[in-house]
Parts: sequence; C-alpha cells; structure tokens
Amino acid sequence: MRLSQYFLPLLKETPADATIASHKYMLRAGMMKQNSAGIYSWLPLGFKVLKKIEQIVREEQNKAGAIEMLMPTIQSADLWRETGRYDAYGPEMLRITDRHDRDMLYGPTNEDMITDIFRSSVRSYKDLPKNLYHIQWKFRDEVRPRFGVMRGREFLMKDAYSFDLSAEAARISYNKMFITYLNTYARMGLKAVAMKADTGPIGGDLSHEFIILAETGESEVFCHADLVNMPAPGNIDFDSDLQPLVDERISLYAATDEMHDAEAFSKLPKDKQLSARGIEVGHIFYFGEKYSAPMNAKVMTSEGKEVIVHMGSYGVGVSRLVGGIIEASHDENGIIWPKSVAPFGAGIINLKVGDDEADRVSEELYSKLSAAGIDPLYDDKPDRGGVKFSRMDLIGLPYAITVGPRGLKEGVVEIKNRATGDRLSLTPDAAADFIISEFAA
Ligand code: 5CA
Repeated sequence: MRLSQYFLPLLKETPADATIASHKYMLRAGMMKQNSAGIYSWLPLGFKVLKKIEQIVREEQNKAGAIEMLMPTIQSADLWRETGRYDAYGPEMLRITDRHDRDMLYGPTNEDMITDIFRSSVRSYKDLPKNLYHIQWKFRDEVRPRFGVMRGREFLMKDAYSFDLSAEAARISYNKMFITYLNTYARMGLKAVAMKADTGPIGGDLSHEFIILAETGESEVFCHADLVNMPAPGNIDFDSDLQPLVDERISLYAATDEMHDAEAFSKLPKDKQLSARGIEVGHIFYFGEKYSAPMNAKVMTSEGKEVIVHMGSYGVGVSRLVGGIIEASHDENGIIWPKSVAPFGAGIINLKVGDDEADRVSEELYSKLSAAGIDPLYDDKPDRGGVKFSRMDLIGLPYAITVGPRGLKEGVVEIKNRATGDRLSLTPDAAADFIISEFAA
C-alpha cells in the first residue's frame, strides 16, 4: 500500500478521555474512531489488525476440531424466555421491538440460540461430540464503557459451544479449548495465564479466565509466578489425553479477584506469589445442562435412552485483543506490533520523494516485498524525515527501511527493528532479503 493513497487519519493530540496506552494509540494511529460511547468504527489500519487476530483465532479453533458458522446479531426474545435469561440478564441487554411489536434483542452471547439450533437437528449420540463456533459482533450495554476497545458496548467475540453425551466427555471438549486458547494467545506474542474464574450470567461451576498481565488491566489477579512463563503446548494431538497438560497448569495457584483464596495463596513460596493486574482476553465455561435441560436438547444413547446433552461455551475477546496486544507491547513512541498481527509487515520510508534514485530504490523494495507477501506500507508522501519517522514509530510496523540520498551514495538503505531499535545498513537487495527471511522464520 502507498501511504499517499491510503486512509490513515492520524491524530496529533491525544483525546482527553483516553487514559491507557492502547486507547490513546488506537485513536492517534488512526485505527478506529468512536461513534458513540463504547461503539467504534474500525478504520483501515485497525481493521487489518482485527482481521489478523480473527484469523489466528479461527485457525486454532479449526485445529481443535471446532466448526465455524455464523449466527445473527439480532435474536428473538422467545429463546431467552425459555431459558429464563430474558429477565435474568438485566440492563446490560439491549432490547429492541420490531414493527410487529415482537421483542428482539442484540445478542450479548449465544448459548440459547445455539442450543435451539442443536436441538432442532441432532438426535443421536453418533453425532457427538460437536463444537460449533462463530466470530460475531456482540452488544452489552455496559454501565461504564471505557478504555476504548477494552470495554466496549459493541465488540467482536469468538464464541464456541460444545455438546457432549456426559460430564466426562464434556471435560474432554473443555480441555481442548483450554489448550487451544494457550496456543492462540502465544501466536499473538502474549503470555496468557488460565485462572479460576467466576461464571457470572453464563453460569456453571467449572470456568477459567485467560488473563494477560498488564498494569492497566481491569481485574486484580493472583497466581504462581511460574505460570507466566510456562510455554504454550504448541502442536499437539487433540485426540490424545490432554488432562496432564491441563493439570500441569491448574495445579498451580491462579485465581481472579472473585475466586481468590488468600490463605491458599499465602502458602506459596514468597518469591512465587504474584499479585498483579490483568486483562481478560478469554473465558471458558462448563455448565452441563443449564441450557440443554430447560430447552430440552436431548440425544438418544447407544442403549436407546434419551439424555440431556452437556454443554460448555468458550469466548475469546477478539476486538479486546487488539487493545490487549498494544498494552503488552508499546513504548513512549507508539505501538510495537508482533509480526503475526502487524497491519503491514514493513514500512518503506522514502526520505526524498522526487529524487530519481530514492524513488527507484523505494519502488524496487516495494515490488520485491509485495511479491514476497510482506505487505509493505510505502511512505511516498512529501513530508519531512522527522514526521515520517515518528509516524512509522507510532503505527508500530515490525521493520522500517529508510531510503535516502545520503545512504544511497554508499549504496545502502537502513533497516530499523521497531521492537529492539537495532539498525542495519544493507544494500537494497540484502535489506529486502533480510526482511523476507525474518518473516519466514
Ligand atoms: N458465552 C460466553 C463464552 S462464549 C461469554 O460470553 N463469555 S464472556 O462473557 O466471558 O465473554 C467472552 C470474552 O469476550 C471475554 O473474555 C472478553 O475477552 C470479551 N468481552 C466481554 N465483554 C466485553 C466488552 N464489553 N468489551 C470487549 N470485550 C469483551
């Protein structure tokens, strides 16, 4: 993409209500624009990141055998009346009446709807287990929408729903999601810890929140320090017994504020007692028959007996992750994107647009990197060097190649690594090869 043709409305001033880094930088870097409290438009740069995160979530869900679908944002109140949640959900639910005076709502979650879809088509144990998911906008009329996309009213969630024949089988589905979540966050450069959590309006008695540590996090959390640097399981066989991998983690203390047991925590060695603030980037639940019983979602067993199915649900805060990644990775100059979710792989800064040699070399780099799938952003605008450098730092691409007449006299361009600040002078060809090989690694 050529910057002169892109839509990147940067802000010079930080809006007064933006108090945390991700909120400030998402506004300043032209990633999003607020339309009303907790409701945002995703501008092109922000939208690219959102789509990359979504795709990582999708790939990891698919690896674990979950199946993608899409349910609507607007739901009928009838299903929610069946489960008793229409009244129970309270003022967080945005209720709407259509022209025929029917009660509708903008979905805050989809347990009721997916259970209806399941019961209307699945009859036999042979069709189990099943895990169905979608990546869809949700609406929750939060009392205090704040921190930009971190606590929005309209936000993008991946929500998966599992159906099993028994509590034991449901635990296997739960474990698959537990491991998948660790792998998903690791691919985004995040260290997420699974913590015992309260189940709130979703319900059930087995639940973990996935938390990334950040000073600006909304939750107070407590955990064994070793959990933070424990590597994600990575490529594993999802048909194998995952319980040992899960146990290795849940045997160490980790709980959110609501589930905190101060006495148990105080028994950890002093240097392992980590109390910090965190951002909830995912939440998984096992709630058995909570929805399937009132909605009569049953299947026939191999013995010809009808049983209520056991369910779980599994959420990832896709739009919240955009902010979460920035909280975990930024400096005073702007965002530092991990390669896996960066909106563009590298920037090309032409310091003297209009200079034949600078233009020619920049164009060549642009073609070569584009052909290699690096998706470069070419700053071909006629601005001063200082403006270009700070703009590139703000938007946080992993690498920037500076092309200027002075370097070109020596036959070199300069690569800057955004995360480390390291600089390398290389010939244009070597610079392109270097970046291509960094992305292949
Ligand atoms: N149905 C279940 C799981 S599918 C569910 O709704 N779980 S949840 O309420 O915990 O939400 C799942 C994830 O969505 C949370 O972990 C969080 O990362 C994200 N989320 C929840 N509320 C908001 C919000 N107001 N703004 C941004 N993200 C949110």
